[in-house]
Amino acid sequence: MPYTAAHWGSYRIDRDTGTLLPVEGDPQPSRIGKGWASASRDRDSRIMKPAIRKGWLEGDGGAGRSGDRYVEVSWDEALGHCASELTRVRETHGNGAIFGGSYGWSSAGRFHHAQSQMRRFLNLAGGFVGARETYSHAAAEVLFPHILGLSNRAFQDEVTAMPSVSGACEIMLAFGGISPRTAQVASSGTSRHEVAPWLENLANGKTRLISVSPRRGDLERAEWWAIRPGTDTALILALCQEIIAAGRANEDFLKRCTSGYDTFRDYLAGKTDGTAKSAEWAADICDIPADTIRKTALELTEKRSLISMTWSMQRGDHGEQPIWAGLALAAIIGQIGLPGGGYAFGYGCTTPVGRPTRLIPWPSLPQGVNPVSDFIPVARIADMLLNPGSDYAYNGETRTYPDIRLIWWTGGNPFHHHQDLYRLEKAWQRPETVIVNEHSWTATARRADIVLPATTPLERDDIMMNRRDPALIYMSALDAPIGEALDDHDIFARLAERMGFGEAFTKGKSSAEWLEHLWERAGKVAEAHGFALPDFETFKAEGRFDIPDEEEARIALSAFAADPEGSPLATESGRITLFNEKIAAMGLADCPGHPTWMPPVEWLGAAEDGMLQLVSGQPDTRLHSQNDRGSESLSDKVQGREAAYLHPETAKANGLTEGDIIRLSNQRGACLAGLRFDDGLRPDCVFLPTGAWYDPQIVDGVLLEVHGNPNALTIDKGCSGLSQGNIAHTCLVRVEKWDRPLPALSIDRPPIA
Ligand SMILES: Nc1nc2c(c(=O)[nH]1)N[C@H]1C(S)=C(S)[C@@H](COP(=O)(O)OP(=O)(O)OC[C@H]3O[C@@H](n4cnc5c(=O)[nH]c(N)nc54)[C@H](O)[C@@H]3O)O[C@H]1N2
Ligand SMILES: Nc1nc2c(c(=O)[nH]1)N[C@H]1C(S)=C(S)[C@@H](COP(=O)(O)OP(=O)(O)OC[C@H]3O[C@@H](n4cnc5c(=O)[nH]c(N)nc54)[C@H](O)[C@@H]3O)O[C@H]1N2
Ligand SMILES: [Mo]
Repeated sequence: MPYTAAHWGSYRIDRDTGTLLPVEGDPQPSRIGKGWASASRDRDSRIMKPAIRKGWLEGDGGAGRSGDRYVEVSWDEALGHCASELTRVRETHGNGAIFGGSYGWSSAGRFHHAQSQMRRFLNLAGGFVGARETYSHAAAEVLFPHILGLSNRAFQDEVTAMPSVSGACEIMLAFGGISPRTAQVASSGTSRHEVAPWLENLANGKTRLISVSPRRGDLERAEWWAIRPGTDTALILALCQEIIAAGRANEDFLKRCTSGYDTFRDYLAGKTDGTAKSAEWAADICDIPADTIRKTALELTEKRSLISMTWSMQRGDHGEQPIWAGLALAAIIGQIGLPGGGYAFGYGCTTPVGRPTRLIPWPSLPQGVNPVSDFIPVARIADMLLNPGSDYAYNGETRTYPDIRLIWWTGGNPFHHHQDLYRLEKAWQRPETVIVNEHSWTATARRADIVLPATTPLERDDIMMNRRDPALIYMSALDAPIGEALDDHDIFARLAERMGFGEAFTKGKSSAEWLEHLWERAGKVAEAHGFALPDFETFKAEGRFDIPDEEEARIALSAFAADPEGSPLATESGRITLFNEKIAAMGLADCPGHPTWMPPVEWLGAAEDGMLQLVSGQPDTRLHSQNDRGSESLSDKVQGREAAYLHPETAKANGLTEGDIIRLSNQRGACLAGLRFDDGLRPDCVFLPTGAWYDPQIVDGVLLEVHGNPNALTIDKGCSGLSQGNIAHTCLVRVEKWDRPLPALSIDRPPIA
């Protein structure tokens, strides 16, 4: 049976109809998959031939790198430009002038993973400046090693398995909810979506579910605490303080398993800043009644309670604080390491977090070694381009931004994912050359000088093997490549050949031979885990292999909590740090040595009249900007624009009705969107999902994003000098009716001259 797979699920291929059917045994196939094939086949958005930007050919130095037209060229000509630019920049400025961070969620296949292919190529070409961490959870990635002694990845691997939660948890305080919307996705692919059935089970069981979120829909059938966005830290500090003040802190756990409690306790009590972090104090900040906070604080200590947080919590200003405070609260309650208790990070954010599946480190394409050690924290891209040579703080270091002359991006969409895209637009004009491999005319492809058309995952064979998934899938091509598109591997293989290191890049293997080679290596991994894989031909013919005895129970931090001396954490004290000496010694005003409430740069507590909080979460119908031109995403638009959600009362007060086109704006930018109502949204918020293809145009003399991309409005600033993570969820906007003629989209047709 032919199969294929994506980050949003696995599919059987029906050759008779040329369609995709959800894989057997998936309890809740994703909505996203419905729009995949149509997006891949959309000739208006696919890149058919290599293309060069006109202004670049005319030597505009990058000034015209938005809204320009393209000329189609042969592969030979396009690759010739790539090779000579790469050589010129290397020889003139060195490999440290090449940015290959190339963040993004390209294919779920192990071999045709765009970034891996590009990095293998650039490493052989002398290296590149890379990017650290992710847009998803940079603050956690930098913070957790300090306070937990674990990488975010290692902690994610041991998050308590979902069945152990349903069996034992009595109160779950879920910050940001837990949503089947985001659980549609798994980085590197999935064969099952089991979060929705798990939530159903929880809601029907004995667990009291409390969802702390500006949107009721983030956790259906839960008690809803409609918190003012960006204020979770204050709420959590008050929960801590009320527990301590009532004499209910778990002193035994704190003594055995934490360090720095006394300093944190003094801060909570107001000894260091004169303000006790009481329920009343937090109530004013968070808009949650003091009584509710106080009562729940005590209840958390009386029952088996779990503090669960979504990743969104840390994609905000001072994003380190809520997740650190949440861990501190769990420590004060003292149930870390027990089934159904303690601390969790990421349930529902992707489908595998908390999945009771044993983890198997499947092989991937070897990328080689990067001779250039320089990097940036991933979300500092615009700062880097605008300020070469300037210093910035990062995780205890003072680092210097490199001077980038050439950008190469493959498998990511910065003009989707970055904040304040008007600013990125200016920064993006700085480099001498931008090369992008893409299958579609995304906003980033439209801002490249040399555009190399790639195949989609539906146009090639590959293997899905995700260390967190119970199935392995042989991905068979559904369609032939469109136009002149080539696999990223073949693009880089041809270029490597041209530049004299073809053999080193391909190792003399064809793509099919690489797949077989990866499968052989996978066989050795399986053997070490006590089972055998079928031979390659059998796997290819059967399309799917299910891992035997896959279940494995896991309780986060249980070994440590049971024996902190015998299984210490790799922190400065061997224990969870509630005050961290090393972070304190960094002397960062925006990330002190213990969890601290600091108002965000923008928030409703200090907003002008009429400003609303923009919540730009993940879209239900797509993966970020992927498949935006597919049927499922298009069917959800309003007058062809992304739908923004307002509380009906807010809409009424602003003279708006459902179906209207609205304009969202602030000092940074403006965008249009189509209006829908949601009475489960805080009335002072507007929800606009990410991912509508960025389409800025000059309308009546002013720049206006006309499609509904929230990153026309968001703030481009780091969480703090510790992590420099993005702060996408910290943003205020105004909303008004758009009653002028609706400008036509430009991203629905190719930018060919
Ligand atoms: N306002 C706001 N912004 C956000 C967020 C938010 O919450 N709010 N969330 C952030 C988060 S968590 C993330 S992870 C980022 C996501 O940001 P990205 O990962 O950059 O977004 P994608 O749209 O998934 O981009 C993947 C790109 O790879 C391309 N692609 C897919 N397959 C292939 C392939 O085989 N070859 C090549 N060459 N290209 C391919 C797709 O066409 C697509 O353009 O967005 C961030 N941005
Ligand atoms: N369908 C779909 N699923 C996805 C993705 C996708 O593009 N589409 N992307 C995947 C990726 S890359 C990632 S990183 C994850 C991200 O997973 P999350 O970070 O969990 O996703 P978000 O949708 O950004 O945020 C979840 C909810 O947090 C709430 N929230 C926002 N600000 C605050 C706040 O200040 N306080 C509180 N308490 N709540 C707040 C919002 O109401 C929002 O609905 O999703 C993954 N899943
Ligand atoms: Mo993400």
